[in-house]
Amino acid sequence: MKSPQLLVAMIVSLAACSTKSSSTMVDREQSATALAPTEFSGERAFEHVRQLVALGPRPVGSEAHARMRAYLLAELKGYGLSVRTEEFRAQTPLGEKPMVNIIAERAGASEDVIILASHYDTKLFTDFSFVGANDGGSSTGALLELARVLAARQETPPYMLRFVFFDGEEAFVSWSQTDSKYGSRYMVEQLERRGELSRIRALILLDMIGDKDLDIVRDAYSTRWLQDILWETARQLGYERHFTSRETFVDDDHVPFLQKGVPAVDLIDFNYGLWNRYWHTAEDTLDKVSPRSLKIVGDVVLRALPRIEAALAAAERR
Ligand code: 1BN
Ligand code: ZN
Repeated sequence: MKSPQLLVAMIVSLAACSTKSSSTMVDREQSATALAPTEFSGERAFEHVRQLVALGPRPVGSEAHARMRAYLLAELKGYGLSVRTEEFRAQTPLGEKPMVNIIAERAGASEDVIILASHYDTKLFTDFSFVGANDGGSSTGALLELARVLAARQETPPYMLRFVFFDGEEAFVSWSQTDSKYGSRYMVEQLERRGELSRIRALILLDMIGDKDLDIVRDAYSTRWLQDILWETARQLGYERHFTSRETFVDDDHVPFLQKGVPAVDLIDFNYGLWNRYWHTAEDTLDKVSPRSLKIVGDVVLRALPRIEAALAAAERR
């Protein structure tokens, strides 16, 4: 199958015909832009983050992790999605650990799949309380709200929508290719073993997207055409200043998919506090997260989705 790159370039350049404002960025965010916000509720997403943070640290295998899982499963079932878990045991530097990926689906016209994803584990720290409001919490809350909105839509989507909550993204000792991304690596292995990997047409990963001062970087591993759609959509929503042109390589749960040729993009704000100083610290608390940032990301994903679907469908026809 050919790459949808050309079509994306056309979609993006057509979209760029919208007015170029010379006003300040804050003005742009307040003024009418080419795309309207969506029914995604930043408050609802934030309330999920609050509930998760209230459970305390949620590292793999903990009591709070199990309670969080029950919360996620109940929410997803409540939206009318078809929900299942993928349970496995992973070898970690701290021994074998039980892990559980959570998968919720809405069937599409095609059996091919678009994955929207987050990790839901929080990193294990024994010397301080790490509640991961942003790292683990924010993307999980936003993904729940995306699932609610997309499950409630009347029309059957062109592709199956799969909401994936990865377990074991965080390293137990020190980030490496064998100590990180346990859930996503396991899922890719299983999809490949079952011959289903080619059905995954795109993956959008959310991580650390709740920072009040939201500035999402362009991850340089991510698939460019997919990233361009998201960035152009953000621009048309008036969220340009939150989707920066800064490029950096981020190893995250999208990488195992990329390594197998699945188009994938990571939406991550890796500048959490000045010089990323709240990242993996006791400072990663609810007060640093805002409903507005969650909404910005939710709106961008929801508005970009039909464009991604169109690009995939066009690539099929060529
Ligand atoms: C993101 C949040 N990551 C871990 N917690 C992945 C990551 C690891 C990003 C190392 C940058 C460096
Ligand atoms: Zn982390």
